[in-house]
Amino acid sequence: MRALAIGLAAVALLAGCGGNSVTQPAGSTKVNMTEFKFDPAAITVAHGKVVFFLVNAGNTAHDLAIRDSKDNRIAVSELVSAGDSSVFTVDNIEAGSYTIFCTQQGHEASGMKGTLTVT
Ligand SMILES: [Cu+2]
Repeated sequence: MRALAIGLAAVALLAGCGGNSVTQPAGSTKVNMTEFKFDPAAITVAHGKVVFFLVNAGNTAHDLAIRDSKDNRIAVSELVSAGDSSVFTVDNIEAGSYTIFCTQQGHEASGMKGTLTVT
């Protein structure tokens, strides 16, 4: 009994460290972020509510922003630290062609961008 209690305490401690790693929500679109790209870089989703699951598998912080064909930024995720993951929800996105990019200095210019097609 005592050993079990110690074991559970160890598990709780392990779960408490390592940042904001979360599990992927059902129906979300997983996007891996590294230096300096999104994978996949071409994403297609249905219009309406869109949920991205951002996984930073790189060595520096990244985010994911969306701009429309008129260069208006319509949404930006939180900054995701290296090794962390984050759920990014965009409510009510309209059908169209969008660009995804990382807002961190120099990242888009280094190739960290892609396309988002909303059908
Ligand atoms: Cu970036």
